[in-house]
Amino acid sequence: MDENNEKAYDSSSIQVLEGLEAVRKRPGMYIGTTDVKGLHHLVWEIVDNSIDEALAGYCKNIEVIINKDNSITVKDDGRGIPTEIHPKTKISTVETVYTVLHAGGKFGGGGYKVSGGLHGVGASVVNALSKWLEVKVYKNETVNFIRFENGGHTVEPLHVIDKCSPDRTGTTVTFKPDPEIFDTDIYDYDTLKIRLRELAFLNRGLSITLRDDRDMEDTTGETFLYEGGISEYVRFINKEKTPVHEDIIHLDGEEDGVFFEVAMQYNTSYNDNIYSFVNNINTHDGGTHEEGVRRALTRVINSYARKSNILKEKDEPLTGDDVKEGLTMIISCKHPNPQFEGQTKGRLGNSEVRKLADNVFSQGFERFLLENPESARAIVNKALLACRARNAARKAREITRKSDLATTNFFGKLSDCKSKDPKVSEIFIVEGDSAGGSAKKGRDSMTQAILPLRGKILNVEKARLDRALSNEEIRTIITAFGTGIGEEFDLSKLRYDKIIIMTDADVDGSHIRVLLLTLFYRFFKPIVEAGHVYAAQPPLFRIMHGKTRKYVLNDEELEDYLNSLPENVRSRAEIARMKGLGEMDAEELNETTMDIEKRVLRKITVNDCVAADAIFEKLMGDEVEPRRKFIEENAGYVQNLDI
Ligand code: 1YM
Repeated sequence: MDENNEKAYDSSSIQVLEGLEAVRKRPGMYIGTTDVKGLHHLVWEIVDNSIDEALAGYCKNIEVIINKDNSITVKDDGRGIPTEIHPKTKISTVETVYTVLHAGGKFGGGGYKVSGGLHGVGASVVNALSKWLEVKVYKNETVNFIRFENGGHTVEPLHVIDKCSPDRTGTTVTFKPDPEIFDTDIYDYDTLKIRLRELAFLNRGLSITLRDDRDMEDTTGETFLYEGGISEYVRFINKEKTPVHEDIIHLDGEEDGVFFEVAMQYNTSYNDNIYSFVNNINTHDGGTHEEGVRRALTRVINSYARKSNILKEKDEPLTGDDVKEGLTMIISCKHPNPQFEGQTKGRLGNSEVRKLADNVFSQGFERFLLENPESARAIVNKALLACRARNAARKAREITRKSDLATTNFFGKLSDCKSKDPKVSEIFIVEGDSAGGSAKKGRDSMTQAILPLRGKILNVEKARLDRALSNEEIRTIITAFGTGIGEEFDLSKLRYDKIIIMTDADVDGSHIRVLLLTLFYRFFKPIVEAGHVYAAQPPLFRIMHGKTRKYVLNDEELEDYLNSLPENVRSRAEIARMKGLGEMDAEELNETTMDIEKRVLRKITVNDCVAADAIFEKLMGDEVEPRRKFIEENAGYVQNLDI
């Protein structure tokens, strides 16, 4: 090596460490957060490299192992990262990929990266944020090894540690996230499982195994391998539902290097499950691929319905909302140069994809309808029913609007707050009249409104909007919120900043909570998404000693509190289990559950609602068996359950 080369090497290796140091200084810029989500992000970055290798056609098997020490191993059987000296950096290509921040995937030449992630900078970012990281490359009958420590410092440059058989190739990476960077170092099995399973659905024929070595009983792991790809994903989502037609419709096409596919099946529910992906990344805000399909779906169903005379001349056309009721659909696009738009980059912007999606979908779907008249009729009838329900709901809504405030006995139920400023106003939805009474007395009437619920809230899983609107309790809630519902929903008209569900911690209370969450999820999702919904947490125990009254939420807090007292006080403390909201007097309810200074609220997230929805589906859905099982298992202490 001459003098110049040595200089070049030195300065580039300094740049390398400066690059990785930048990642450690601002990890959020590269992986979003340093909480548990960021911790899992590291796995996705490494897995993405294996997926890219699979998409390039060289890798069939990926394995992810959670090791005992919460380090992660990712293995694939691809070509193995190139090991030769890289012409620019003068170090091995593996080391370059793992230490140079902007080393994309183009070193080896050929092919494009289509999976998600940081487009090739992922490996070095993971290295920068790891306590240690090791790579083994199986290639050319040798096992090549390199190790980094403390944020990407090479401690063992690439060297051969073993021989292997000529047909053995691939890459194995093991890393331990740096505890100085992350708030937590514990991996969640289900988080990894759900995404790896999704990746297997999205990449048909690719085998992905997950094994948890922290769990002594998990010796083989779970393998996800779907020859049917996204068709199997649709079947999986519809597993607990009743299909409207037997076959899953699967269509695909390719143009100018853009691959597009869609799989779908209708079920008898009233909700849709439409998910779209670009390069394996969920495009939760849709985009051109989704628009193309939606447009074609509406057009083709209308045209078929007219031609077959199911939709008469005088009938209005079916809308996009009508044709998506009960639809489960996966849209997947693989694009060499995707344009992600929007604040969260969750929207595909490439305009040429709209046309491709529309063409592929309309041609294939039209053909399906012609070849499967029975399924076609069932699908069109489903959309027609949705259309009728929509019209009925509009009429019901008009009645609600006319009758609200003044004419219903609305004021009899709602004790509104005096303030008309939504920013400071809150509404407590309270279970039962007696708790409602105490809440009314104990509230701050300036800012706190009380709405006691008497009757049962309608089971919205089985009801469309029109039936929901005929339920008095639901109408009261809608009127109180002020936002309107359905097509007219307007979040900016929400009359309260906080909607607080206040129910007992027993079976009835949780039933009502599940019903309310499901109602919000179905009809007021933006309110939940904007973080306006809370659950009050009434205390479970009251401890009295001397003049002190202390309330705690659970057994654990009770124990902690008692332990914090001096022995002589503890032995004389009186502990009472709180019976329920209805049995607290106004002062007690105010002090423990309503007073802004003292209460504990739990913010309800969309995830809580999804979980409630799942419970709900089990309890209330069309399937009898899970419901029967639930009742059997809970017989005895489930009372008044509206099944
Ligand atoms: C467990 C992680 O990184 N696998 C992997 C990575 C690469 C290749 C194969 C690969 C790519 C190419 C050519 C190419 C990468 N190579 C590079 C780079 N698994 C994992 N498997 N030969 C092998 O893209 O042309 C970056 S990633 F840049 F060196 F080519």
